[in-house]
Amino acid sequence: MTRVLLTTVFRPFGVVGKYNKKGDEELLDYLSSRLTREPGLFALSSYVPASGLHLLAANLPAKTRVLEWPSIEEFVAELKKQPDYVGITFLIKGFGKLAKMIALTRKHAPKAKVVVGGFGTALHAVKDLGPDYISTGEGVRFMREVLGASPDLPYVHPHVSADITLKIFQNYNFLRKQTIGLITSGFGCPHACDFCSTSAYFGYRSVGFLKNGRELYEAMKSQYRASKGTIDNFLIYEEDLMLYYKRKLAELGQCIEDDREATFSYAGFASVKALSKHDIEKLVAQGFGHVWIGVESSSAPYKKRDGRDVKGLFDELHSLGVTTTGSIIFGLDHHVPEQLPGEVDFLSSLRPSTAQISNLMPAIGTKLRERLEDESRIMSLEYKDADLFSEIVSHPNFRPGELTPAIFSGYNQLYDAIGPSIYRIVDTWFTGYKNLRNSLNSSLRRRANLYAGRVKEALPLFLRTGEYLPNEDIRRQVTDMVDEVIAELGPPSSEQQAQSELIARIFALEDIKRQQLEETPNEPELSVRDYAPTFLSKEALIPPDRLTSLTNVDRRSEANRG
Ligand code: B12
Ligand code: SF4
Repeated sequence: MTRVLLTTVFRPFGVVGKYNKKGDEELLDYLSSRLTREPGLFALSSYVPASGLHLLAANLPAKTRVLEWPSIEEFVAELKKQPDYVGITFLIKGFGKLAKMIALTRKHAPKAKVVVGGFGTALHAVKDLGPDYISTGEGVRFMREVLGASPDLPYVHPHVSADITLKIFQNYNFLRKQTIGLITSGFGCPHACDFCSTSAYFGYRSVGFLKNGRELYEAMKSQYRASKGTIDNFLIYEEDLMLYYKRKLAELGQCIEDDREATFSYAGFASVKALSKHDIEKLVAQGFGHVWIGVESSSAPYKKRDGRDVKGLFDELHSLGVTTTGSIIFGLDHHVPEQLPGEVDFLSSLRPSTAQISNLMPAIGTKLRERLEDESRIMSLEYKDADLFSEIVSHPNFRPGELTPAIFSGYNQLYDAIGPSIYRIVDTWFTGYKNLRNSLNSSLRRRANLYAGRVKEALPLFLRTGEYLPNEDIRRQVTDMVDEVIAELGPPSSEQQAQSELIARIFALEDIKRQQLEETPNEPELSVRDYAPTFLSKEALIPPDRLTSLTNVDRRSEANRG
């Protein structure tokens, strides 16, 4: 039986040197490093698994082991078991680690074939490292062909999930975390914004994975059942989900609405342009719960911003209980230093539930990168700098080193203006509850009940933590919300009172720790998951003459064109 080892690049991330720069370990925490990057104690935390590897593993005719964040020693220990294939996923930032891992594979598992994939393969230099195969697009089809199986077999969607908690609660395992399921719907985006790495990587078009709404729903339902009903909230990977209403969302929404056993919610990424074409109330009735909108700037020169007024759109979403992520970019061509606080004011005015501020990142392979190279404006050629907080571009209106501090003070400005994300999230659900509880539409009333349940569950967090809020104004807003919640939904139970007491003590302890102890980098631990082979029947194999198409790296995109 063929054995495949799939892995991410290695840890540690928090050791500055050849492979990492300062703060790299933080970037693995999607929420605390970016979307809820807040100076206070309320920041959320979530370590998100490498869905790509699980997707591959669940769909191969081979015994497959997935390693996430191994140390070099842990990776070598696996290599010594002599897998037949070693698949490594990497981003541009991880190129140095990839080189080391290929060398280690050649040394410790000399017979293994090395397959590399993920967004880092946009780099031409990958070929120089001598992998046997390079996947430059959708990987399941590619990997199946490598293994001699037909790429066109149906897809199996694995159960992949991520936990969410407050960052300061990470080490208190007795506190319940929220878990969301991660569903992959498709890849790529036709909007073709010049800076967008995912759009360029998939050739400015949509590459489908799950075919329709029924398949999305089945993937959710299967995960819901396997988790014994604890996972009913999902993040869907698809670049602009709202472009696929007819093909996917309408059917998904109907399945969700008709489901009497569970009340599913889903989150996704969407453009203003695509979202503007939809009846948001209808989407909400059918499970739409959170959206990430790339706002980019108060005067964004991007077509994806055509359509509705952004502020009106965010307001409507919030009024229906839909939480949001709003993201903006610093260092766009039209920016001057004095303008940046105004950009943050604009973002604050949208009151997104979570937010991202980042540098303009010209990933290799994008049109933006080509233009900036032509204009000799690429300041750093270091792969390690390929992230959202490094300054890669020289800007005529900014001194080098000026933009990143402006980003971090922008996050602080946001926190002072609109408070912690978790407050805005709960407040949005409460608003949705108030607006929908008396709706004539029973599906909207069902959403109102869902919001009410979430708000009640979150209440203990706010009962005794007022002193840790950023200022008087936010303290008053939170107190008003708590009073209104209690008036509408009833007082906290004695268990919730006890919980709030415990939370207050944890806040006090963590507050002192912050003041007195140096923060130690938080590294993810190794995670190992094994997958049994799928699709072993004879019909699943492709004729040997077609196999030759993938025998060397020059034909690297063969499978992705299928
Ligand atoms: C979730 C996510 C994360 C998570 C999990 C990352 C992980 N290890 O998977 C976390 C929060 C940890 C993260 C961190 C970072 N991320 Co991130 N992340 C994403 C996001 C939103 C989704 C990725 C995903 O899971 N998609 C779903 C899976 C199924 O798709 P996939 O990974 O693309 O895999 C498919 C193919 O690419 C291919 N494939 C992938 N790996 C392999 C391996 C083999 C062997 C084969 C054959 C095929 C193959 O096959 C898969 C199935 O078709 C993407 C944006 C996006 N929409 O894709 C950004 C993205 C990948 N992240 C990005 C960046 C820059 C980062 C950070 C540097 C932080 C930052 N933004 O500054 C850090 C770096 C972390 C690190 N050191 O590795 C960039 C990468 C740009 C680039 N060209 O390198 C992206 C594209 C965002 C963007 N638009 O800029 N990220
Ligand atoms: S809309 Fe978003 S995903 Fe699509 S090309 Fe633009 S930035 Fe990329």
